[in-house]
Amino acid sequence: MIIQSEAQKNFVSKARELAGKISSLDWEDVLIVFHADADGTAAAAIACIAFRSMGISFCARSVKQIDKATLENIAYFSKPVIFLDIGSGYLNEIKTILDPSKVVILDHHEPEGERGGILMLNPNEYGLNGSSDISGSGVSYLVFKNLVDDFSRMNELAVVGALADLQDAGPNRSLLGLNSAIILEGEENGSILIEEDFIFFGRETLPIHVSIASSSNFIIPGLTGDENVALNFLTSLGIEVKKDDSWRTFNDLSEAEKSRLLTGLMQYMVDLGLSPDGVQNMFGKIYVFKYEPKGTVLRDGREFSALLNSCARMGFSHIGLAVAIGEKGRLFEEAQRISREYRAVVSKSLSNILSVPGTRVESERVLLYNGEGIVDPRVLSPVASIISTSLPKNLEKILVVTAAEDDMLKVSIRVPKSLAQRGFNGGLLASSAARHVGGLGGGHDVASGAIIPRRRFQSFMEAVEKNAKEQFSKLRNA
Ligand SMILES: [Mn+2]
Repeated sequence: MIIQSEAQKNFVSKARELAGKISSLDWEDVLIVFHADADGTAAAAIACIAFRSMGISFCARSVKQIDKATLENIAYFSKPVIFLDIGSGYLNEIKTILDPSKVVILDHHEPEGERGGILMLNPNEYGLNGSSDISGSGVSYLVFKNLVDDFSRMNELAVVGALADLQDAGPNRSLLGLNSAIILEGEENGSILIEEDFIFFGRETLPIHVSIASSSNFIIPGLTGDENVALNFLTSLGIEVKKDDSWRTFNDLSEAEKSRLLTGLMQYMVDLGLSPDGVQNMFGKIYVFKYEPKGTVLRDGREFSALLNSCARMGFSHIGLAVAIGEKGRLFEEAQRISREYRAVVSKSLSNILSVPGTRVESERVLLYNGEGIVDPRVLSPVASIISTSLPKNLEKILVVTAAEDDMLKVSIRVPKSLAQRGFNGGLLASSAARHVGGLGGGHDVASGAIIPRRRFQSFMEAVEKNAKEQFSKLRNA
């Protein structure tokens, strides 16, 4: 492994040390508790692969958050517990309810509280950045790779988790920090190949117009969600969509066709009065897994991560986990079906919220999209993210998107980076406004959320406006 800094070197050697401790613990039966998202799933798959090869029996379960009820439920099994991609933020709670000497936490979220006797590895404690240098699955990888002979699958999963957590913030959407050291290791082992291309969904598997229409990373108004429009668009650029009788994929495009498509997309955005800058995000580093079968979603790091993400969002983390561990047959089919359903649900919710009259309410500081009854609550967060990336860059407003779930209202909040850099904290906004109406809220500076009683929506929005006003008045100069 090629390591760039002292901090990284230190962290990697701590990971090796922790692996030694885990193998000396003489555990026979472990409970793996993982964050119910794609990074958490990949982190858990890495642990499962290791425990299986070590002959340790295990049981894995996903959790959306850590609270008293969850912990009491976990304590009931009185087994050693390993938390993956979650747990660092709840050290005191965990220590109180579980036996700290039987707890391991591998996570990249900001630690909070006293660790007591808990064994924990967290990059934030070693001068590394948990949001860009390494993901939860990366931490899991650096530990568990020491306990198996063949870690090539684990290496892929570490990349999948980093991409799922949007850590590809480097030039041309590259992964940085320890992530890039992990990738280099995969390249040296011959399992990872880096290419540069369009990063549309289904680059290796779907017809080109279907790829464009079903991309879930960004909206191209008109093209996203409508295969026919996407097909006509390609034809208008003179790009052949079929060869003989079969559909071509992005992989089949020549360099000349790719650059024609790139200019075509930029012109398309300009014609709509939008900035062509967003098109740059559609192009970048592709992480190809050479040991995975050609033509499957498992071969492309971003598609693999989208598959796990769909499973987690739709409430089927266990199916994602099975696929991540290496299950190929019926469960893999099922995961792909869930993924198609997920994209359909996102696309439907998105077109509803953008087209139904009266959903959009704009004030001086807040832009509200009220998705009550028209947005599926399972996909609220991705819908909010997609809307936020499609907003004009200079719009310095707090985005609030809602969806109803029975008599509760789920709220997703996005804060423009420019405001967050000047001190605006969306997590504080969410928690303070939610508390005001007897709900729960929190999160990060740029992305946060809340869950509140549905009938208190108006008071909640008043509290949002009030808190936004206060925070705007305290903004630092750029
Ligand atoms: Mn994570």
